[in-house]
Amino acid sequence: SQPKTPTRDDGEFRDYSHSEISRDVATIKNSVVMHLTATFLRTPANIDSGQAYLASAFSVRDRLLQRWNLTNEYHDKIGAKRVYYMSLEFLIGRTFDNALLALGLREEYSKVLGDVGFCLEDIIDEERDAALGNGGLGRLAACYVDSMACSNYPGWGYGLRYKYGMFQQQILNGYQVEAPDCWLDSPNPWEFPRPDVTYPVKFYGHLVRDPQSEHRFKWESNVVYDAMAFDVPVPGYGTTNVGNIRLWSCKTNTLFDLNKFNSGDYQGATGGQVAAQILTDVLYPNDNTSEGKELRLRQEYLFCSATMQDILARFRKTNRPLSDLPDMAAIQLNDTHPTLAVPELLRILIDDEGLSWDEAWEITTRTFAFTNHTILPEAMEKWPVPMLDKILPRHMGIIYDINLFFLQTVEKQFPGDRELLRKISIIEESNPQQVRMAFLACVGSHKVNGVAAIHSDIIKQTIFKDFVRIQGEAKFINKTNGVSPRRWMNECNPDMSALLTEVVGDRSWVNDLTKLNQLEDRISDAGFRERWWAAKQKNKERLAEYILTTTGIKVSAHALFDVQVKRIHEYKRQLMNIFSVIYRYYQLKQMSPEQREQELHRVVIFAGKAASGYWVAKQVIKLINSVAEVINADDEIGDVLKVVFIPDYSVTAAEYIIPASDISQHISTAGTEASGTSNMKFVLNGGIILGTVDGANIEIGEEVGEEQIFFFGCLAHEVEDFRHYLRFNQPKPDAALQTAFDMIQRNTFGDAQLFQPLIDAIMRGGDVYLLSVDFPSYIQAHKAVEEAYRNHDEWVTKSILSVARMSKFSSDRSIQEYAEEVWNIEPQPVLNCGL
Ligand code: B1H
Repeated sequence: SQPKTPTRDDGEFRDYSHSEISRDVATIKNSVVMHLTATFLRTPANIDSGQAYLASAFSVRDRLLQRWNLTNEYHDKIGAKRVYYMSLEFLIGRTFDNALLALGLREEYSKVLGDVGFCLEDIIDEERDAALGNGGLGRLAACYVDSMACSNYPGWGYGLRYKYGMFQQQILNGYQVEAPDCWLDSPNPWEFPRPDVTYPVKFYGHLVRDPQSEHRFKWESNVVYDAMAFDVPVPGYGTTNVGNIRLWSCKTNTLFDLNKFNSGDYQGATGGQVAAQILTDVLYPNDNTSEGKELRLRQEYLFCSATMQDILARFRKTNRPLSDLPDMAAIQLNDTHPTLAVPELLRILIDDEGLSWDEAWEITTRTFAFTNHTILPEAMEKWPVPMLDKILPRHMGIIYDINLFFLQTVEKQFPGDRELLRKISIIEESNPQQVRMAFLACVGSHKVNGVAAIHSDIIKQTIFKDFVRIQGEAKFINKTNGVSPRRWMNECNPDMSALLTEVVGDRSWVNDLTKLNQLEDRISDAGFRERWWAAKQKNKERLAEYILTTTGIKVSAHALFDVQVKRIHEYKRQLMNIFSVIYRYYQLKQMSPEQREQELHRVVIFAGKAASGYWVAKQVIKLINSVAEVINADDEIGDVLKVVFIPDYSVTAAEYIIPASDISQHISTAGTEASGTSNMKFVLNGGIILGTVDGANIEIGEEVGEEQIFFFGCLAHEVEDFRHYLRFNQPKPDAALQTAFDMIQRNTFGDAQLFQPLIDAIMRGGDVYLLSVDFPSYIQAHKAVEEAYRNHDEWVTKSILSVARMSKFSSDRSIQEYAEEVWNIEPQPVLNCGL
């Protein structure tokens, strides 16, 4: 049937959708009860906290969707340019509390739920994380859409709706065991299905040349899947604007096969549907590693094709010529994972829209910009030409053309430099040939950025060195990462937030972190300092509880909390940390009981997941748990040293852990951690960093001052020489590291055979991550931390000064820089709508 549009403007319809649902407790209670009975078929006498959560969440969602409509209607009406943040990962975590705070309705919901005997904190705890990401890269994407919404930038995230997110980690006998993350088993209030927004996406098939044009092809294939949109609202704090993350879910448009069904082939009847769904079934659990699997390539293309079709559909509604696309849309590629969007846009513009190559190329490169997040060789995406050619024949042809034209311009610029052409070619001449996705993303974009100052410098000197020469310095810029103050202070640290609000006079710091500098005025206010420390202490007690329930280990909240929580990866050097713990244990065992009691009490906290196929990382987890077991059971040691591995690290776990840290470790080999973002979260929450001169640690040190950070280890420019030396020479572990090796080899922590490969990687494998080089200065730095912590007053000063000086690391600052220097977009607060 024909869609019907209203023939006249019905004032009542409009007024209703434009005036906010009343915010009083009675209305809220009414809507919660309505959802309870009408959406979930319960009676108020028959509910548990799970249903109370769902009903409350749906009532909050009603408000968000109303604002969501207004925001998009407004941005359409004024013809605003939008930014589209394309990311295969959005590590969102929970939304309920975040939404309550954004809407300013936390008290009200607490009252409504309290009236029927529920405690808001317990209800909040019913929500499962949306864990559609691995680590920093995915969480950054979530912070960025949060900042876009809060700063009123018209922007959407685009991603995939994985049926199974990041796996759940269990620890069995000290080993990581993975269980599927069935996060969609219960209703998800934070997504809105849009069956009307569905696009066909083709795979395989063959090409037919267009007789009218040498550049144009018709791509024919019978394998066509459907990508259907689900919208996830992103509440803006202190604004009416609500952002959006549009996630694609894959289905098939081949219907249930009745012929097969009738002939008894029940599996065959649904086979096509199963083959389609598998595309968005599961998030690849790799952080900083590219697995190179064909299914991943198909995921990436489904994502890129659906997103480009959707962006163009929205653009066409403006009736502007295609050459105006860059004035209406900026597209940011979150690493190389969405790079197929570049040839996909070219394909649509050339084959479907009939533009010339030059017109299409101009539009494409003015629209895209690219963020690089790593230089680890194992993370560099490369796709074998035969694989790409089979799955996406047209795109392979387009990539060849992009490369041809690019190499031709370089040949003109640097005639006869064949070595240069070989180095920068998008096609690597290996066997088989490979498409270098970072080069494709770079050539297809008008700006390329790294994620911290040191990282942006390094990429200009390494992978993009020749591109800087060819395309000019100005294209290669830095955008230092940031974190959302909404989630990473206001939400996760209510006590410290209350103090900030008191100092600033209101809650405006939540959207303007520069106001934190007012904290410096309170630095010698004894009462304030005491309350500051009381807030930290309360967070430590909350974490001690959490540790007890998740691990069964009792820790004292009066010990120094020493935290390393992040993905387990050799370059992040959790191994170096546990070696230092072993050495510490050895030292304590040498002491008399009286001496030991004089020592600073310490709880060493680890958490993090290892990629399922990453054997070394999994052995590191086993070693940590084995060491923990021995030390925690040693009566002579007691509370002087405790070691815990908190299972199943997640955004929600981080919200408990980060506010409770005294010292946190960010100890990657210099030059390997592009930025890091948890380092920012820890310092923002009044913790101090023990770290290497790497990633954003450097800029954090510049902002908070030398006194407020403990640096150690070799510098990035020294790494190559050390590595070279260690390729040809035995490492020389110092006495402390040797002691740790010896203890492991004497079976102190169980069968030494299990851990010998970890020692061998250092002693026989060239010690690629330079543990033997950095260990002495690492132990020294630990000593410096202990001394500083013993001087409590000095420590409190460090804590307050750090927070006061952290404003640079708000993701609001990052997003403003992107908006001004890359996207050319402006804030567009929703106006004049009565809300
Ligand atoms: C980061 C990744 C990453 N860099 C490949 N690269 C992936 C690479 O599934 N894959 O194939 C997934 C993730 N992740 C991190 O990005 C950096 O290591 C951090 O230093 C940085 O802070 C973060 C955000 O920029």
